[in-house]
Formats: sequence, C-alpha cells, structure tokens
Amino acid sequence: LPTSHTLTAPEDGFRMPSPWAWRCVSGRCVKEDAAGQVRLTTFNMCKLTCGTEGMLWPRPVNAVIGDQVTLFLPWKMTLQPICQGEVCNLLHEAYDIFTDTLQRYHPHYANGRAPWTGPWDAATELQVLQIDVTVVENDTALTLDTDESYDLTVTTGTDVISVLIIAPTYFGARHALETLSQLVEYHETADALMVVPATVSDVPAFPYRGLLVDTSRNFVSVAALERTLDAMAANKLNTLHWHITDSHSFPLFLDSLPNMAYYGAYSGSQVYTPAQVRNLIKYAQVRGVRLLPELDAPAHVGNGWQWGEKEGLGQLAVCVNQEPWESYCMEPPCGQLNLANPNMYDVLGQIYKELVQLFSPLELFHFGGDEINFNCWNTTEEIFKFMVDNGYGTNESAYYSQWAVFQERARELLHEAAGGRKVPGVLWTSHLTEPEYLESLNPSQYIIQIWTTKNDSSIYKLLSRGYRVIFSNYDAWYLDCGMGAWVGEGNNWCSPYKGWQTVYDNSPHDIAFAETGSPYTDQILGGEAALWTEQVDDATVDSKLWPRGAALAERLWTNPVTTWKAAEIRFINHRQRLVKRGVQAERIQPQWCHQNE
Ligand code: CP6
Repeated sequence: LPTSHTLTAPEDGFRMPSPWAWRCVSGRCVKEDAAGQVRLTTFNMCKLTCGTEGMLWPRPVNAVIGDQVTLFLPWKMTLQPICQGEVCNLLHEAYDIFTDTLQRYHPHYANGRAPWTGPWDAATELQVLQIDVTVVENDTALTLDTDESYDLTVTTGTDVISVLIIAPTYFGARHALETLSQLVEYHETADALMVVPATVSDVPAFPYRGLLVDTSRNFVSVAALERTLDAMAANKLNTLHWHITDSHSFPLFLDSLPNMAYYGAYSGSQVYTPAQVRNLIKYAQVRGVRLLPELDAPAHVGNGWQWGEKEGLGQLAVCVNQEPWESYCMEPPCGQLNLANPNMYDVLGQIYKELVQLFSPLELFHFGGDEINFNCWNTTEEIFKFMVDNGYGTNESAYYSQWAVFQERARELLHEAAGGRKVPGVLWTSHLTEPEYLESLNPSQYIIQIWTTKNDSSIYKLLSRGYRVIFSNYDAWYLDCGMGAWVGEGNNWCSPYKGWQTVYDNSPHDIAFAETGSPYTDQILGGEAALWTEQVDDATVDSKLWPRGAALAERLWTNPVTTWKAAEIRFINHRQRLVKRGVQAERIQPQWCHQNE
C-alpha cells in the first residue's frame, strides 16, 4: 500500500479534511485540487458569491450581490424596528423565525441553545449582525393591493454587519428577512458566512401567488399545513388556497353547524377545529401568506350534508355517494346541492357566516363552482319536478340558468354574512363562465380561476369583459398529476407528471398574449398550482408540492424572460435549502452534479 494513506477516521462530529478547493467558473462552483488553500475556498463559500444573484430564490428584480463573505454568529444579532402597533408585533415574530432559521441551520445546534464554545476566532466573536427595519404603513391585512416590495442593503463596518431594510408594509419587510437569510451559509468550521456587500430592491410581478391544497379527498394534518406555510414563506408565495371541503369529506368543525363535520369528517380526529383554523390564519399572516378558503358549491359537495334529512330539513344535497360516473372511486364528483330545497340556502348562508367570522377579516373567498353534472340534477325527482313546476324546463341550458341563479344567491349570502362588504369571490372556469352565462356575473365581484388549458378562446372573452383572472392551467400547474391511477376507459389520471421545468416555463402573460394579442396585464392577478389530494396525504404532501412549488414561485415573483435552464443551479441549491428547513422536497439530480452541499 502507498505510504501516503495517513488519514485516520474522524471522531464523531468532526469532518474529514478535504483535498478539494472550489472555484466559481461561469456561475458554477467547480472542484479543483486544493493545493494548500483551505478556508476560503469551501463549497459553501464559493456558492454564496458565485453568479450575480448569489443563491437567492426567487430571483430578485434588482440585486447586486458582493463577492466577499464575512463571518458572524447567529447568536449575535440585534433587531432595531421602526414601526407602529400590530406591525411591530408581527416584525418581532418574523425576526424570531429568522433567527430560529439561522440557528437551526447551525451544524452544532442543540435544543435551541448556542452550541458549545469555539472554535471561533476573536474577530468573529466580536462581530454583530445589526438589522434595522423600517415599515412605513400600519396596515396588517394582506390584500390584492398590498405593496410587498422591499429594499435591503448589507454593508460591513468595524465589528458590525449592518443590514438596512425599508418596506412600505410588513409583508415587504418579511420578504426582506427571507432574502437576508438566503445570503447566509455555514462554513465548515461552524461559523456563519454572509455575503457582503449586498443591495436588493425587489417587488413581485404578480399580486396573487398561490398554492391549492385539497383537504377533503384525503385529510392533511395541521402540522403538514404549517410546514407548507413555512415553505411558502421561503418562496415568497402569498396565498394558500384551502380547498377545505368536497364531496368526499367535510373536515371543518363549525360551531353553529357541528353536524357538517359530525356527518362529514372521515373520523373524529380528522377535523379542523375553529381554534386550529384561527392559529393557522395567524401562522400564515406572520409568514406573509393569506388563507383563501374555498367551500366548493353547488357541485363537489356530499358528505357532511346528509344531516338535513335526519333533522327534518329535507335533502340538502343530492346524488351523495352515488357513483353513476365511470371512474373507480375517483372523479367526477358525486353530490350536488339541492336547488329545489330552500333550506339549503339557509344552511349555506350559515356556513358563510361562520367562515366570514373565522377568516376575519375575509379579503377573498372562493365559491368553487366547477364541474356541475347536469345529469345528477336532471335524474333527481325532486329537482326535475321543481324545474317543471316553475316552468324553467328541463334541458341542459335550463339547469345552467338555475345554476347561475344559485351562484348569485350564494354571492348575496356571502356579502350579507360579511355585513354588506363586497368581498370578491373566486370562481373556477366552468359552463357558468362561458360567454352565454357570463352576463349573470359582475366582473367587479368575481375573479375567474382558469384551470382549463391554453388555446381556450374563453380566456379572451373573460379578459375582454373585464374579469380579473388567476391562471391554474392543468397542463402545467396541477401538481397531483402523473400518479397513474386508472379513471374510466383508458384514462390515466391526469398524466403526465409535470416536471419543475414545465412549471417554471408556464407564463400567464404568454398564455394571455397568445389568446388575446394583448396581455391585459392589470387583470392578470397571477397564478396558482393545485394539489388535489385523491392520491396524496401527509406522507407525500411535501414531495408533491416541493420543489415544484418553488418553480411556480419564481415565475410569479420574478416572471423571468429566461427559461428554467438559466435557473437550474439556483433551483437545485434552493431545494437543498428547503430540505434543511424541514421540508421533504424531492431530489432533482444526483449529488455528483453539484458535489458538496
Ligand atoms: N376537484 C375539484 C378536482 C378537480 C377540479 N375541482 C380536477 C379536475 C381535473 C383534473 C384534476 C383535478 N379533482 N373540486 C377542477 C377544478 Cl385533471
């Protein structure tokens, strides 16, 4: 054996020395023989300063990132906030999350306490990270008009790293702290490294940057929803569209209508209590995320509504748990609200009342309104008779007209529940949003979420009539697709799988432009990726959402003109960051492709 093999196995907790150094070559860290250099050429070190945006995700609109790094300890940080009232409380919470994130990254972190002393050098011990944050406005509600921009500068002085954050709102300031945390990596010696100097001036391209999570097909725990919100915050996504209920289960406990969850939840423990919902809303707000509740209606209802018959209110929903359609226990929906039963409207109004209180202040609501099955209504005796007796007729368009009546009644009930406030409502594209029925919907009160695909001339009609839209085209932004379940004759469930490249390159402006010849920029609020959960639960919710949700985030925050190729290295690094933060994001490549992490 050659005599140069003098290494011994490292003791627990210590690293093996590395023969490699890292150098930044055209935006990529490449491995070369260390030849005696050690400390300042580690992989993390190289990564921080390699490439013009460093390793920030989503890429800021304007960023000048330095090529130096400085050492500090994440236990030597201070916050100096300039703010008022509730904004200050939020800022302190955001700062706690920021410090916790940096401390938890620490290789020697233990139980929330600073690690054992040393081996830091005196200069690092002295250095303080001082963060000055100024928030101009006092508003703490996240609306479609909220200014989420921020300015961030990082400079070094004697024994101090100065961070200046200025933002019009709390939400911008929070984003700035997220960006700041992404300027930090750990050095092998367990010091933290921060890239300096840095100047970032940033603003999102779209005001609506969402993810949908369905908690009806399968239950998703509060812990998993919180983890989703953590990851959304790390990506500056701002809307968690909570598809709470559907035909399959009704997991939300309502104080005024406990029967809904009693009859509708999968089990006594697969329930969200009002207190849990309130905590979740707060949890989300601190992380810069609004919860958008959806109570899908008049289709996509079922379990939970059976109690009406038992308590003398008649059938509130019809076709519940029937499977007249071709799928094996999947889709389309079973169960639709009973148009012929006036009690149904009373119950619906009561649900809205409680939702408005629970999600207060409700800024946006989702009515659902997708995938009506004409046949379900038409084959229900009570509804058929109602159509005949009232002289509406019983052909398809008669039913669609009554559906439009239902939708306007639902909107009125919501606005009554909100004390007359005209909370905008979102509707999925459907027959109701096609030109012949559109006139029953007021464009100032409805936002249309387009889940159908491009090359759909109705996009043009929606935009030209003044509707605001959210893009969720299933051919790019359905994250549940590709599981290979069999639905009907020869249909593979929503295949194929949508890779992160597809998610990244899907551009709302490009789609709108292709359809209309003009992008109608102001009416395009943004986009949303959907995770329907027929084939998802806690076990895989993270890996379905991430890192593809991050690809969506950069599309909607940065709206890049370049394709995924230009983002690949940053994306892979960001996936590592999500994993470090406790999110079980899917792997993109073998470690070989980017070596050390
Ligand atoms: N559930 C609800 C669903 C879907 C929709 N709404 C859906 C439709 C087609 C595909 C995937 C999901 N599962 N409530 C449509 C908006 Cl491919």
